[in-house]
Formats: sequence, C-alpha cells, structure tokens
Amino acid sequence: MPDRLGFTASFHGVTSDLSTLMTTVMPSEMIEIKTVATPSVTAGDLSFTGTSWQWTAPPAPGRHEMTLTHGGETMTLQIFVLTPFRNLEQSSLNGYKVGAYRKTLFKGLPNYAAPKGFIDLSAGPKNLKISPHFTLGQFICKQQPGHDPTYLLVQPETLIKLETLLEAANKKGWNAKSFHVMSGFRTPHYNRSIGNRTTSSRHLYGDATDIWLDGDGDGRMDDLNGDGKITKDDARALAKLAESLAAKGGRNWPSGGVGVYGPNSARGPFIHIDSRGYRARWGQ
Ligand SMILES: [Ca+2]
Ligand SMILES: [Ca+2]
Repeated sequence: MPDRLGFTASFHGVTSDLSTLMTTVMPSEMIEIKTVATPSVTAGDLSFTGTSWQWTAPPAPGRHEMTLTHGGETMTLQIFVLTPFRNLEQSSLNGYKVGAYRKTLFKGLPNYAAPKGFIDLSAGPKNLKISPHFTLGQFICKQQPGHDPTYLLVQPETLIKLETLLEAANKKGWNAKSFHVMSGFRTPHYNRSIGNRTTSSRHLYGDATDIWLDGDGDGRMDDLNGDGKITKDDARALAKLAESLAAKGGRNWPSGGVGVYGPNSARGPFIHIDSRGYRARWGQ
C-alpha cells in the first residue's frame, strides 16, 4: 500500500490521506469520521448518518483497528480507547507516575486542557505502526523504563507533520526511513524531573517531538547541509524545510511550533516540532 491514498478521512479536526494513522477516544465515546471510504471494525457500534460515520467505542480501554476501503485501497486507523485519568485527584496511574497538569488553560486554549486519559502501551505493541513510518514505541516517555503498565499520548497532528517532513526530506535526498524521536510524550512528573518548570509544554499533550534525521544510522543528526560537520546548521536546515511546509500550510501541516537546538556533549543537534494550534518559533 502506498503511504498516501486516493481518498481522505476526517476526524477530530484532522484530514489525512495517510495509509496508516491513529486517534484516541474515551471509553464509550463516539467519534465522527467523514470519508468516501467504507469503514469496518470488529468492536463498538458503527453507523452512518448520511454525511458521516459514527463509531462508539466499547467501554473498556484498548485498541481497535478500523479499516477504510475505497477504490481498491485501504486505510488503517488505529483507535486507542484511553485509560481514564482524573487530573489533580490522581498523580499516578497503576504505579506509572503522571504528576499534575495545569489547572487553567494556557492562553485560554482548549488543547491545553488536562488529558482525560492515556493510551496503555500494552494496547500496542511497541512496534505497532501508527503512521506509515512511525511506531507507538517511538513516543514513550523516558521515565520508569519497562514499567508495566506504561501510559502515553500521541496526537494524529504530530504524525501528520512528521510524515510530511520525512517525505519532503527524502525528496531532497536526505534519505531516512523515519526520524529518530529523542523525546515524544512526557508526563508532567517527568518534565519536572528533567528541570522543566513550564506547565504548558506540548510534550505533555503528546503533540510535540524532538527529532533528528539519522539516515546513516550513527545515532546523530546527519550532515544535512553537506559542510562535513554536524552542527546547529544541520538542525537549521531541517527547520528550514519545516518552514517551507508551514508556508504551504493545508491539511498536511497543522499549525504549531518549530524550535532549533545545537549539539551538546550528550547528543547532536535536533529540532522540536509540535502542533499546538498556533505558530511559534525559537532557537533559529
Ligand atoms: Ca547520522
Ligand atoms: Ca553540517
């Protein structure tokens, strides 16, 4: 199956033609999907209203694979039913430390509301593809490695941007099968433990990633600008490509932040990408 299909599906404010994508719902919650394709899923309650499909999730947390077929092509939508979390009443979930999300909305924006639940990694597995070139395991928070259960969040906007950037990078000759995700989801607990005092990081919401392109597999950013050195300029080159995609806009580039970071003794240069819903730039 190609990475992009001849039709789209729209749900939760995103529209995508990627052959694999994911989203989340709360137990027993309904998700509306607009598409010309025909969906199929083995659990939950699926109905068609004349303009959109409506799927009501089963009451138990887990994962349900919905396939959307049209014109001989199939889109796979992994729908995670979240494990509920009550912010400020709970600080951990079955031993996995979450911490506390802010009480008030940052800038009054609804996408800064505390998550109502988290993906249970065991609904995965780790190597489950949640978009053509990214797996669920790439976004796990670095805290409590191997803890069972482990919880995380990933937003479809994130995957849409990463896939679009990766596609553009490969077109430029910066060949790689995926990005290295240095940091994806972070719990508020972990974010504090690494010295971050901000309570509005998009990492807490599952729509931020710190990434580098490592096509040669040496564990660091590649020499993207071809000057024979691995420096902040290579992160700038990747950010510049992201900027050209932001300028184009549209459904393949949900609005958000781009940050550029130089190397330190522990790791090479990288860029931060998020889909916070408004434009933000730093470190350039
Ligand atoms: Ca490299
Ligand atoms: Ca370079």
